[in-house]
Amino acid sequence: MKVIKLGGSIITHKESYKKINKDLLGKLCDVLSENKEEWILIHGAGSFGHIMALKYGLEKPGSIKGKGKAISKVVSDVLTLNSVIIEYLNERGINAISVPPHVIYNFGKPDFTAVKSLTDKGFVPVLFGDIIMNKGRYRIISGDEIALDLSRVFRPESVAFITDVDGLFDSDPKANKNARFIPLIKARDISVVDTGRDATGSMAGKMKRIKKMMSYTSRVVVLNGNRPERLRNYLRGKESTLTVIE
Ligand code: IP8
Repeated sequence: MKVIKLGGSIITHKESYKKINKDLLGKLCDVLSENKEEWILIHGAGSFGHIMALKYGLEKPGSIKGKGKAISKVVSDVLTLNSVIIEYLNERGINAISVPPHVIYNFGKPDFTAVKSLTDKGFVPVLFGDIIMNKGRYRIISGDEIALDLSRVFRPESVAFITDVDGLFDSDPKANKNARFIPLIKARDISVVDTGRDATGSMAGKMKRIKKMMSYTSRVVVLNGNRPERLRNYLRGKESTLTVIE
């Protein structure tokens, strides 16, 4: 089994509220529809989640009291994105079914029975960065954290992060044009440096989770979704420009 995370910054225009990058989403779904192996998809929230989560001050966990309207708005927006992605996948012959994390998570105790039951029946479960709640409190859960939890339970052969950069670099490639690309790295050699800010901690959060994930899978790859052929090569086990973490 493969776990694939479609980054929110690749499928949406991150600065424009609720704007999907339809052309690229279509191309990536075309490639994903060629995959014949068992897989689970997770997608990020992009401009359907982060903009409003930051505006309403939801990035830190807290009491639901007084935040109900904001929480329900953000959850409604991420569900809108999720339903569009499901539609794109269905149109391409992938029998994708939504598994909303706010239903199956009880703060740190996900019940993945629904996910297992769907994969057993040949469906592709689709989860997403969301807001989960428990005992009067809420917190945002990123798609990366869900990828880690799924890895713990399903022990996938590999986990792929489809992002807006070629892979890992020795410094932030968006800020430093001399940043050096890292094609292969051992998880223990990754050092976590905090960079940008979004509602779930950006690249630093991803790195922390990838390090933990290596206990449950032997291979994590980070690749650039702006080049859909790289996703195709990864799915076909062919050489490509991407970072492999072992
Ligand atoms: O885009 C964030 O998930 P991510 C979820 O995977 C929300 O980090 C609601 C902002």
